[in-house]
Amino acid sequence: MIPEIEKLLNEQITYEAKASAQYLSMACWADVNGYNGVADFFYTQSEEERVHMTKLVKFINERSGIAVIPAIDKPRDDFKTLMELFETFLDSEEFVTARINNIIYECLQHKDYNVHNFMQWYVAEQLEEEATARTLLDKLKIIGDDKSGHYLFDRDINTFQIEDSAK
Ligand code: OFO
Repeated sequence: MIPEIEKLLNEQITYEAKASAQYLSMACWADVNGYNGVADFFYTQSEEERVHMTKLVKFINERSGIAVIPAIDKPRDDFKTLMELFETFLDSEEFVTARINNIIYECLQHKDYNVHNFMQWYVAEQLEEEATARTLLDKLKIIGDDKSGHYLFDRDINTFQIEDSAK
């Protein structure tokens, strides 16, 4: 495996692990604040990020690289509102998208079409997750401080169908 690309993929393992830890922390916050639907949503997101991380780990090791499992800093847990939770969600997804785009760029610079091909799955995944994060944040902006709106948001969050324009 091209060393520069291996380094970037290992960095991506860290970002996926961080996202997994962050979403688990957000699930905990929602759980203890009475938002059980939101908690379920983030428990699931956290598990998905772990899958993304493991997929990278296996890919690197199968391609004669060495996957490095990182230490992760304590994720943010000082949320005050649902809005802050979903702003953090969107920020996190936008950050990960930027890192993935950078890997795609470097793959092309190094003519590493294998990794480029592998990373297309992540490109599609990010499109979907960013769309989800944006849609949910937009709904919260409409709801504002309305408590019954928050109640309905929490009740319905796991039933929203987010259109994926990439499919
Ligand atoms: Fe790993 O899918 Fe978003 O961040």
